[in-house]
Amino acid sequence: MSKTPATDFKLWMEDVQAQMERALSQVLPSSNHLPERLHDAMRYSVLDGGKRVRPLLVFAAGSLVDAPAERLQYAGCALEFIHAYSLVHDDMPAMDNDVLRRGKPTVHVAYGEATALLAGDALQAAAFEVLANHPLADNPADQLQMIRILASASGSLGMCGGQGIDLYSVGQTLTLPQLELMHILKTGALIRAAVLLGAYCGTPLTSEQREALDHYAKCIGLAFQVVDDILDCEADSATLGKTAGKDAANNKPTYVALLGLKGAKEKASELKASALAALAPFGERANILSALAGYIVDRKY
Ligand code: GRG
Repeated sequence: MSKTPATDFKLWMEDVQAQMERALSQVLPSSNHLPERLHDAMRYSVLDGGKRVRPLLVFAAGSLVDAPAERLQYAGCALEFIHAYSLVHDDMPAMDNDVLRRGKPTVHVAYGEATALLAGDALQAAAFEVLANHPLADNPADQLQMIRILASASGSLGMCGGQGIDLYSVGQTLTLPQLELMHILKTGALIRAAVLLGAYCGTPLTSEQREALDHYAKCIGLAFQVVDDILDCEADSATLGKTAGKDAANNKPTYVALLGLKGAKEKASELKASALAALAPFGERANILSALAGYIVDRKY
C-alpha cells in the first residue's frame, strides 16, 4: 500500500496512542496497592478508552521541538489524568448525572459516589506528581513553568471556572461572548495546556514562535468544543428526531443553539483556518499539528 500523508498521520496517531496506553498503565498505581478499590477505580477511569486528544497534542507540539518521547509520555499522562478526573466528577449526580462514559458504566455507578470523588481527587494529585517527578524540560525554571501552566489551566481560572459558569448558567440565555468564555475555560484551557507543555519538552521556542503556537492552541481548544456541540446535536437529532441536542434539550447553552447548525459548522471551519494560519511560520515541521487540527475539527465522534 502506498503511503499518503493521511496514512502517515494515522500511523503516527496509532503509535502515540499505543505509547500512551503503556505509559498510563505504568504510571498509575497498580490495583494491588492498598486501597485496591480506589486504585481500581482510577485505572478504570483512565485506561481502555478515550481518543487521547490531549496527549496527541502534546506529542504534536513536541514534534516541532524534537522533544524526547519519554518526556512527552509523562506530560501526556499528566494531561490525561486531569482530563479523566474532570470526566469522573462531571458524570456524578451533583453535576451531569451520567451513567455511561466511553460505553461503560461511569465510575460512580461502578464504584459508588465516594470512591468516584476520591478517584478524581487522586488523579488530580497524580497529574502534578508526574510533572514534578521526572525531568521534562531542559532547566528547572521551565519545568516549574509547565507545572504552573497545568495548574492554571485546571483551576478556577481555567477548567473548573468554565465548569462553574456552565453550572450556574443553566436556564439562562448566554450571549456568544459568554458562551465562548465558558468553553475557552472549560475545554479550551486544558487543550491549550497540552500544546504548551509539549513545546516545553524540547528545544526552547522564541517568544514569537510560542505566541504563534499559543494562537493555534486557543483556536483548536475552542474548535474542539464547537465540534462537540455539533456532534451532540447531530447524534440527538438522529436518535430523538430533534433539531437540538441533549444540552439544548436540558436548556444548556450551545453553539448550535446560538448560531444554528450551519453557523456552528462555519465557526469550526474559521477556527481551523485561523489555527492553520498560525502554523505557517513553522513550515513543514508543523505538518503533524496541521493534520491534528483537521482530525479534531473534522472528527465524527
Ligand atoms: C472540573 C468537574 C469538572 C469538570 C470540568 C471537561 C469538563 C469540565 C467536563 C467534561 C464534560 C464534557 C463532556 C465536556 C465536553 C467536551 C469534552 C471534554 C468532551 C470529552 O473529551 P474527549 O472527547 O473524551 O476528549 P475522550 O473520551 O475521548 O477522552
